[in-house]
Amino acid sequence: MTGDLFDMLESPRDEQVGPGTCLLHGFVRNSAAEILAALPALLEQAPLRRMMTPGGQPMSVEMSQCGSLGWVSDRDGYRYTRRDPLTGNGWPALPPFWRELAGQAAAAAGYASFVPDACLINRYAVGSRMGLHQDRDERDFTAPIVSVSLGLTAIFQLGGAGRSDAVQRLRLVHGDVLVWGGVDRLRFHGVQAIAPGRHELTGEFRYNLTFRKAG
Ligand code: MD6
Ligand code: FE
Repeated sequence: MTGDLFDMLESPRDEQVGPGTCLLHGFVRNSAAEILAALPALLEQAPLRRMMTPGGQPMSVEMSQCGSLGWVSDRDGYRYTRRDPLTGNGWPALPPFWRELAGQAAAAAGYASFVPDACLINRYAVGSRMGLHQDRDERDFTAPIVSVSLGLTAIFQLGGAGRSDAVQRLRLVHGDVLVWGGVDRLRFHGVQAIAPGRHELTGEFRYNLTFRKAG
């Protein structure tokens, strides 16, 4: 599991990157294979797809969801739904083991009793990116967001409260967990185009899981 002596020697310490934001280096590195092993069954029920932005452009990243609520984007805007618009079925259940890890990461970052009801699954191919945005479709901004990075490395842009504020760049590698909330909860952020590479567990992809309390 996490936080053993080997981990401590291998990885830098937890890094407070903002007043409400903590980068837990390698927090799920030793659980990564197990996390990834749960993916195929989830993606069979709710396939990855490129959603449309409200402006009508396909997003660069392929997405799916699990949990009682799933985030969708289409011509009508952004929102959480109980059903997958692609299949008409409810979203697959959040694996209990994923939920526990998310709660442990939140606690390690100082957010006690985090119980997510939604998990966005993002898959980035080489060259995929995510533009600067705020996460503001959740009902309750007092809960943090727990973001797990797997596979290829990303350069994460952490901006400020305004879209044109300066951005800080964070390198997110396989097994890193970024937890943010509190006064940082509405900061703009994005992901730069993924650089070419290959990871032994994910091939030419990066996966990002973001756990939220949406409802
Ligand atoms: C990503 N993450 O890392 C995209 N949002 O692929 C996000 O958009 C994000 O990592 C809110 C909180 C943490 C995140
Ligand atoms: Fe986001």
